[in-house]
Amino acid sequence: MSRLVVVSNRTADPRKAAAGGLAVAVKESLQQTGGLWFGWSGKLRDSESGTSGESDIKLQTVGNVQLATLDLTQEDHDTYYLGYSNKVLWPVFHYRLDLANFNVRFAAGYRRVNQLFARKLMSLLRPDDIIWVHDYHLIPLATELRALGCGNRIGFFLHIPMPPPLIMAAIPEHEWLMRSLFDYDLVGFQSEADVTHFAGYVESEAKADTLPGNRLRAFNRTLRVGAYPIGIDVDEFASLARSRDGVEMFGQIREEYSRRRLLLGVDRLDYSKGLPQRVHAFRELLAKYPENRNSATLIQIASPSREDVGAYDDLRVEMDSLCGAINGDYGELDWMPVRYIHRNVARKKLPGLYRASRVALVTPLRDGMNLVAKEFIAAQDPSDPGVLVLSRFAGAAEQLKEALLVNPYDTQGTALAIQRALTMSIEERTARHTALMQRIRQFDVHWWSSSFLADLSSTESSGDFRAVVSSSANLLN
Ligand code: GDG
Repeated sequence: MSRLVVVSNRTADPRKAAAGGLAVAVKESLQQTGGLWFGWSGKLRDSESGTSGESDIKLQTVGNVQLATLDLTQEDHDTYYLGYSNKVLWPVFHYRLDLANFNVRFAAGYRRVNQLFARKLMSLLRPDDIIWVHDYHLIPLATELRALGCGNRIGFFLHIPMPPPLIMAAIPEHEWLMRSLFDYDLVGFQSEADVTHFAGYVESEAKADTLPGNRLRAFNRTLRVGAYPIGIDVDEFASLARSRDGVEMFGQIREEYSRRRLLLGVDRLDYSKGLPQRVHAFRELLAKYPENRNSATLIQIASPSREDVGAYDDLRVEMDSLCGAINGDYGELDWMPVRYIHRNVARKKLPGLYRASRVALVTPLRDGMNLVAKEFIAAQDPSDPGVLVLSRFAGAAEQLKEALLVNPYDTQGTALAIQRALTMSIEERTARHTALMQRIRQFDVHWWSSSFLADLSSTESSGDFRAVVSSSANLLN
């Protein structure tokens, strides 16, 4: 059997509970098959250290998974990670052209680190390895691997949304990025809408031909594309909810809020997650439906994220001010409308918290999928489930149609949906939850990784990549 090689910006210890969606999912697929996980260590190094002036790979074996990590220089970190990945690709792919900072130094650093990853990874590869590359930090990795003669099967999965062609074309290097994807054999997206956007781009910008079997032909290469909506480990999450920690947390929160109704948000503090809009909608709920005053309480967990990027700092200040204002305007001696927690909460506490909440507010302005929506469903008591209020702009909305779908920019509409969730009959809550649970069970994380890998294994490598590499690699020179 071929070895699985996973490449992502960061790796994680497979024995430990991982916080982010990508880490949980990758850990899951690697533990099934064993294999190699390659990425940045998260550490910075002096530019001068290392025998060849480059970082040495650190190898570590954890169960059946080998971790291979390397350090980055400060300059590489600032340009590749903070710069191009998080000030160009992240905002533009989430439709936030206003927050993008197009700087040629960022693009050069992004390419340099992808080349470094490719060189270091090449030394570890075996001829029949199957390589699975993850996310927007590493779009050109296959091009760089191909340039070094790598003929392995390589797949790519984009965890964030694929924007429509016009938005994509706002990135100065859009042609290079999209052409680079054709050096993969299979490219997976979170939703059908993402596949449509990608196909639309290559059809209009590169005159791509659509072939049977979900394939696109352009730049003398044939690429298979598909939607592989990422899922969670439903059983693991449900059992966490029933574990001692889960039950304790549930009991504690239920007791504390016995006279109130709890609404919950769990997000990284990121401008894509629509947090200020959510607080505005909650405020509207209190203003327009006064029966919720002294009762409905929003717990908003906002775990710190990318604090060295300016836009995240602005968001923190805005959230502090909005939450302070709503508590000042509506709070009572014995009740505060919003409990805003700008810290990371232990993973084992989340299921109990989800289960104790009457409503989950998952209202991103744009999101590739959103795993919190699925975790909330998995943690509910099936005989008395809470209600999911979900943004129609989350990839999850394509699958979770029985949630109450909202436009997070529409404050009054979202407040109305929250009111509907708070007053929904047990029959309707149960019917919606049963349907949602069935969907997340069918398309769980095992389905996600096994269907992607089965398609990658069965995809014919078109074998003509070498001819294309030089033109694609040169676009940025
Ligand atoms: C990207 C895409 C896509 C959050 N706060 C805490 C905490 N979390 C956990 C949640 C969940 C994960 O982090 C967040 O996953 P999401 O899917 O909601 O969002 P992103 O981090 O933006 O992930 C996204 C995902 O990749 C997977 O493909 O769905 O669209 O943007 O698991 O529970 N965990 C802990 N403490 C916290 O305070 N322990």
